[in-house]
Amino acid sequence: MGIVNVTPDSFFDGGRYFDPGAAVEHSLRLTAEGADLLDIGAESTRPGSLPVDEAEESRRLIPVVAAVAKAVSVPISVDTSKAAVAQAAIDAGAVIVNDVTALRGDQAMVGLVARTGAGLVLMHMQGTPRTMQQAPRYDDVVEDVRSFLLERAGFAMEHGVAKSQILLDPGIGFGKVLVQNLDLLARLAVFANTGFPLLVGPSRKAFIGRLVDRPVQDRAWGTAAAVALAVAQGAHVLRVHDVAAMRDVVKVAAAISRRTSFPLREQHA
Ligand code: HH2
Repeated sequence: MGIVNVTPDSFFDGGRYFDPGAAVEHSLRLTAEGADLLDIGAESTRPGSLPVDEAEESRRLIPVVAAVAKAVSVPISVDTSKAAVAQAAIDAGAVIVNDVTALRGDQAMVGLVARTGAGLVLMHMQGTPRTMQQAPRYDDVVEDVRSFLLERAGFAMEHGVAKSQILLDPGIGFGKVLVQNLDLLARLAVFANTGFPLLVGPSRKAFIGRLVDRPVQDRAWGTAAAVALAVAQGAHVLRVHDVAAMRDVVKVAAAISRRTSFPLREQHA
């Protein structure tokens, strides 16, 4: 899943694709690089970021979704937690809603997803982007995140969303300190074994910066390590900025992990 941020302030590509023409061009580039899906967003959720209002989010996002949907054949996901924005994006050609609030942000979202049959990414986040990194606390991060995601999936299905519409995502970096991110990434097989497809988004995030002591523009190799280990544990969708490079990483990691004797799978199966 290639990332397209139509924002002035995203942590890696903020401002680069804020212009709609640049966002469309970038989407075409990611598709040419082999992206199987695109995730287009117009509100940064980086730690400390402030929410964007609905009108502004739609103004940034919808023309880009409409133009990209016309130009590419891969499915388009829209990274929003507002039902009206998601509805407009679906009308413009998006087919997946990536809701980082897992249906807690806008109570109209679940009905919209049920009605339209759109795909739905349910992501775990503790707190809100503005405050989430202040003091995240868990009893057992893997179990807490797993039970949250299953509860949210249950909520969606009770409201008419089909199981086959749903993907789960542990929300790397969303209200987690370094060791909590590492515990989640080390035990992704727990999430891959829930019966829902697993999406993981480690790309260039701060936990990588902490480990390798490099700025965001120099974190592709660190991302590659996280992507490879995620694939080895059964992750189905990797949300990344660097599609060409990570596609190779995924191919090699998937080929190796398909061998049944690969230890990471056995350990967590
Ligand atoms: N991460 C980001 C945004 N949306 N959605 C899902 N499902 N999973 C993620 O891990 C995830 C996400 C943050 O990354 P990015 O879009 O690059 O940055 P920003 O939020 O600053 O726009």
